[in-house]
Amino acid sequence: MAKMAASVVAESGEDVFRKMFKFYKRREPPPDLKEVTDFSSGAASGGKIVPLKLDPAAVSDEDAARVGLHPVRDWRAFGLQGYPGFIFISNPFLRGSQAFWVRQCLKTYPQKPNVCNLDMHMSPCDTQDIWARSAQALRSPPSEKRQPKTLLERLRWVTLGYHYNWDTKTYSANSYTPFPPDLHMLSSRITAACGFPGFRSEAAILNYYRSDSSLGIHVDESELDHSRPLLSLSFGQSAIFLLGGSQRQDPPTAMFMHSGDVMLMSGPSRLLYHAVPRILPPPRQHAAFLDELSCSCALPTANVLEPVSQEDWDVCSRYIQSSRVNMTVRQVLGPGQSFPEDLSSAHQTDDKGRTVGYQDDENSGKRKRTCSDPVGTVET
Ligand SMILES: O=C(O)CCC(=O)C(=O)O
Ligand SMILES: [Mn+2]
Repeated sequence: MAKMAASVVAESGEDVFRKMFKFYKRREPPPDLKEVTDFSSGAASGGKIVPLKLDPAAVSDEDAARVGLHPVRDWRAFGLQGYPGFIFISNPFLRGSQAFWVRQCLKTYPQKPNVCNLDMHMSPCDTQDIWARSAQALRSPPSEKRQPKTLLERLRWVTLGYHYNWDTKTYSANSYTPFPPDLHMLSSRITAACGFPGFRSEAAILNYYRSDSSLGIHVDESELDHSRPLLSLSFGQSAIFLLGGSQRQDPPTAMFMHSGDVMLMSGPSRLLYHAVPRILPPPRQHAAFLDELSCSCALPTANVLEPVSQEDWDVCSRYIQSSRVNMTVRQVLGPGQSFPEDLSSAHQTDDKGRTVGYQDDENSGKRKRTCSDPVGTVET
């Protein structure tokens, strides 16, 4: 595959990553998926999957259960040869608990004061209650007559904590709202088990993908401290995720992300190119999240996961039957670090005239997304 792509570079000037992206995005004829690594089955790994032992002492079984996770010793965690710092955890969620996180993504996190794509062209009062304005239509059986899309179906992204500015590709101190404590609790437990105690969830980007959406090739470099990992959580439909190198010429590895799968990009893998060229229906064994509610009674009681009502689940399950939601949680600032504009003028530059607070990453790639609808944008 890489060889084939390299010859195209010579002919058309296209880089290897873009060639792969287009290969997996193509509808007709559908792409051959036999080279896509599946961590859940070990398929098509080319021997590149390395089982990892995480630290079971980092999170107690009770603390894991409180956020809907299996005990750490039971997690199926993997590394990938050639990608140090990349960790894939194959669905560590307790049966029944994904429903809670899906409901948070659809009902709770899009609420004010969080920011979403609809705010870019609608007034705050019109985006006040996306859930309430959409739920009725999503609950009723699909009608023959074409209905206008609900707000929930038009949702593409939500930002939490330090709100990512798509135009300037920066975070700033004056665009911050409190980060959801439940999502921080989940994130800090997963990152601790992966060897990163003290992770601070300071920003998150939630991407909402329809079946024909994709996410362009990019590097997440806007955070000021790259020594902290980037955590990614996926729910709903499956996806093909491409993980490349630090150059667009590096051939990417294609892998499936199924509902409940968790990924950590840290160390040398923190600043690698990546993209989501395709959303796919889950294989049968991964479709269990659709009947998650039937066993929510089995969840431990002393946890942050409130039960999801049947009424809410009707909407969520309808939505995720054709959509995928991904949350990437980020620590933006290192310990004691602040944004350049927060500093008094006396501290704004160091003795060489460089801005304090920024870590210079001129050589890494740029994420290309538009402001109002990043998902669905094809990288150019
Ligand atoms: O949807 C995904 O799996 C990736 C999302 C992502 O890369 C991002 O939001 O930066
Ligand atoms: Mn990313």
